[in-house]
Amino acid sequence: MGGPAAPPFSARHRVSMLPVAVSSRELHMPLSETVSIVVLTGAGISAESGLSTFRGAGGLWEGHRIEEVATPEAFARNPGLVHQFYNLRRRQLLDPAIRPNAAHRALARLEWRWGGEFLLVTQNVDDLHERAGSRRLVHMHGELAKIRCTFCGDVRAWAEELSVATSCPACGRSGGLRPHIVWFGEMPMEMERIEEALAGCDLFVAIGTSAQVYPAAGFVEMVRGRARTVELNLEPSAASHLFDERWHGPATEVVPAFVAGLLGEDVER
Ligand code: BJW
Repeated sequence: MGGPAAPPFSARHRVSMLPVAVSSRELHMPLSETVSIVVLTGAGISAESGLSTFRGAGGLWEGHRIEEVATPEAFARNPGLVHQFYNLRRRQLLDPAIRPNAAHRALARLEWRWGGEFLLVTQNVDDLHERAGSRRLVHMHGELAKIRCTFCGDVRAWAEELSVATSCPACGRSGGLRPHIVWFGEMPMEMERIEEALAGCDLFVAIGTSAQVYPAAGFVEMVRGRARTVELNLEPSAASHLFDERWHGPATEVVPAFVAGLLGEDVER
């Protein structure tokens, strides 16, 4: 969707229509009292756009587990292999067939139409949320379409192949460029902003994530008890039992339905 201006009404007053899958008995608080939303997304939201998830069927890359290619140690040991992995995924992301789906669009619509605080925290390194129109978002695991120079710290958009021989456009040195990605053992990005949003949220929604990677997997426990927590996933995740509500099904179906329920709208597909 484009970027419609925020509507003149506060969505706080438009949320009385509950999604059919949820009964008010299950809610921690009336929806009308929800003022601050944090949404966490994972690979599952982009699966129906044609991007592979990390775990489960089809989650392997040429026999490598993600833990074998997404660590600083793997990059130090075999930078060529790691560059190959990210070059392939960057190329795939640039394929015109890879487009945002109805779930990405529904979250963008929620951000634009919601009257209160909103933060979309994505673990995904693709840019499908931005392409759908989301603006208040954090890429906690970095961005595939950016590179970083470990010598001078320059971060820039990058659509080409990357290799150990590529020299940094800012400092001119070669051998220091890497994908702008958070690997295992590294600190996720913008944690302060995320923790602040979690501390103040009263609705937390996790979408398309297996809840196997921390700190994101622990967010639900940070807000549990004071925020309404909802899981939208193809199947129960490892953290399913921690959520107040669980909607299981493809993201392109459950996310638009959930968002439409919040906003009191018809479902967009
Ligand atoms: C659908 C669907 C459809 C499918 N519709 N749904 C204990 C406590 C704390 C930390 C640790 C700990 N033990 C170990 C750690 C450290 C480690 C970690 O968590 N390791 C685990 C393996 C245990 N974490 C880290 O190192 C992180 N840094 C860190 O912890 O720093 C210290 C710190 C501590 C405390 C606070 C702050 C900091 C860094 C993690 C970096 C992760 N990086 C990766 C790869 C890089 C990105 C890339 O190359 O793309 O990020 S790993 C990979 O997993 C990727 C993802 O973002 C991440 C999460 O995966 P996700 O999104 O959940 O995907 P899947 O495939 O697992 O699941 C998909 C889901 O979708 C499934 O449930 C499907 O059912 C569903 N699905 N189709 C709806 N159509």
